[in-house]
Amino acid sequence: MVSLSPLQRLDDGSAQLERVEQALTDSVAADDPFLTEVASHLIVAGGKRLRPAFVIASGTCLQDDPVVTDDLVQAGVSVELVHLGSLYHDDVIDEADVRRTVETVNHRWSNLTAILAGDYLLARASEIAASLGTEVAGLLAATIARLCEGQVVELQRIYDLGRTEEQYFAAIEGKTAALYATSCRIGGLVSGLDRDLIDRLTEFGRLYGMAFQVIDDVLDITATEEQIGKPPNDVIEGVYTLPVIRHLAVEPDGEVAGLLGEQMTVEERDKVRGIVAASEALTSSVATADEYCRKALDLVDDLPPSAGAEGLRDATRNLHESLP
Ligand code: GRG
Repeated sequence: MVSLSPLQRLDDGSAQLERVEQALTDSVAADDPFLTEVASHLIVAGGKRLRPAFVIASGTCLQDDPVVTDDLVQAGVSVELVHLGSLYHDDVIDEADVRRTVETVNHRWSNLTAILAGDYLLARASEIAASLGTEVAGLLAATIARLCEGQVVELQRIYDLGRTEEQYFAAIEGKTAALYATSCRIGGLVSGLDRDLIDRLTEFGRLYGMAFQVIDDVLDITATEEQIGKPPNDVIEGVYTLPVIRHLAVEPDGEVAGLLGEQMTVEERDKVRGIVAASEALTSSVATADEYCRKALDLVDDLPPSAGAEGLRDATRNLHESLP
């Protein structure tokens, strides 16, 4: 969805990303070669590394001549490991067979392997966070809890036609926005920025994360499998997101409502997607994402023209441009 890294404005942005890559690989090396292999599986498969980039961009947002310290790189690794651990567990929950274009750990080995490897990634993340201080360690632990809460709130509403916008926003705030907020906050904490700015960066990350997830959910209705890199499966899996919730609020007894509430065929899915995509509910969901992007941008608008601050602004503009 977003191809440009927030680190592209650094003179040596690709070298810094390479440092993150190497540190990530080192962080999961275990005595046991099998554990190393399964724990590295999705790292090798790629990923945009947006969360480490947000750590580094936030941490350097006031520096004319940015210095990316080892602590910032390690902080980036800790948030990416939490992200990875959540993906391992999410793929077990969804029984997914492909992620980042490669076979998932659960599909290639087993659910047990994926859960244990995910736990191992979270443990490594916690160990690194502890080396960065009590506040960072406490924040990362609380964020892992927020991810779990978000996922549980979502699971409680699977196939529920009565899912409210409030329940939807609470779920995405936990499962997606919390880790973006924490990425920016940890960058600020590690660099010792002042508290007001740290709070502002945290809110920027939260708003970016909300926009990110709403756009992800809109694209699951409007985009092709090729465009999003996976089958658009939300309605089949019973995850009724903002466009569907808003459509049902206007047409509670319409054709879409008649098809939802249980598993459906791919043809029925595409029927639902077509109707919702052509509805006012889609337009208003796009407007919601647009508003989150604008509010996020407002918060970093007056930061000085450093590479870090430009990176945060670019990332938000890129996200905005991915809106249909
Ligand atoms: C054990 C931490 C932990 C959590 C358990 C399963 C679960 C609870 C939470 C899952 C939350 C989840 C999968 C949220 C979606 C996150 C998301 C937006 C994924 C896509 O992120 P990208 O596009 O992916 O940044 P890449 O591959 O680029 O890293």
